Amino acid sequence: MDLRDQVVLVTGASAGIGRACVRAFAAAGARVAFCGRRRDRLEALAEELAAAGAEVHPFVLDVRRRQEVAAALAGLPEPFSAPGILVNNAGLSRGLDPIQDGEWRDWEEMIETNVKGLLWVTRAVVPGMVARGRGHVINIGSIAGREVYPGGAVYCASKHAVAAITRGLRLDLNQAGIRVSTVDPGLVNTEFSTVRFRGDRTRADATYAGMTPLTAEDVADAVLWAATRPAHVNVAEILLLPTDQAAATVVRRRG
Ligand code: NDP
Ligand code: 8X3
Repeated sequence: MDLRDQVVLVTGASAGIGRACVRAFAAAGARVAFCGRRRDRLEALAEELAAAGAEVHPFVLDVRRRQEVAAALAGLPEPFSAPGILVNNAGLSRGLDPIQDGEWRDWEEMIETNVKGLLWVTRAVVPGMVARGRGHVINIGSIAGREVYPGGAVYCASKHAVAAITRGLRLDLNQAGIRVSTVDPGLVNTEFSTVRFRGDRTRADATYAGMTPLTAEDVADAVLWAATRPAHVNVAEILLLPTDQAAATVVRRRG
């Protein structure tokens, strides 16, 4: 499928996988609207892409704010007002505590962002796809939506919820001809672990010690591939792991 004349909306685009997806879609000729909370990051990305000739629209949005999500997405300016591809990427983890020591604020933030935020955005964008009779929702899930690891119960629960929403959406949109995919990465070296450990870089770096993780660009590659299959092909699920990772807790480390 040719991406020229396509409008893509990417959430969580100020860093990591979302930013790499924006760059990949823009390089492929799509018009890309993208959001996140850090305005300076979004504007820097927009400047970079506009200088390369891409048509982009950055905007500040916290996906947890249901009414602001609805208003922002209803008010997308031309020529970005009718996204044909939605990449639901915004998400985070907080902490790695066992449930008995868990912080309710961490749990709330993960569920508000990863589950409810994804739902608010999806609810705002998908009716337009249905009305136009075409579209593609690509959710960024995780190996954590397929497995559970110690200290990760709530993050994993949020990603299991994303997996269920993806499958449910595919059922609900079947008669509308809308494609629904999930791209589920294993370990990707982004700001994810720095956010999880609230800026503790030593702990964050230890996540990837002695192994070669995926890059954000590896994941964007998979997202772009799913988006560019012929219209009759729906890539339902991609599980993308580093060669050094066989399961959530089985990682080959050297040195
Ligand atoms: P990063 O921390 O590098 O990027 C996360 C992005 O999400 C940022 O742009 C952040 O922007 C945005 N974001 C967070 N909260 C909100 C919010 N409330 N509203 C809008 N945007 C928000 O992490 P990754 O790129 O790694 O993570 C992207 C997705 O990939 C997440 O869904 C994550 O769960 C998933 N994932 C990550 C893996 C990994 O190992 N890194 C593996 C599997 C899945 P800002 O702070 O400016 O709002
Ligand atoms: C992020 C990957 O393994 O830290 O979804 O849960 S993991």
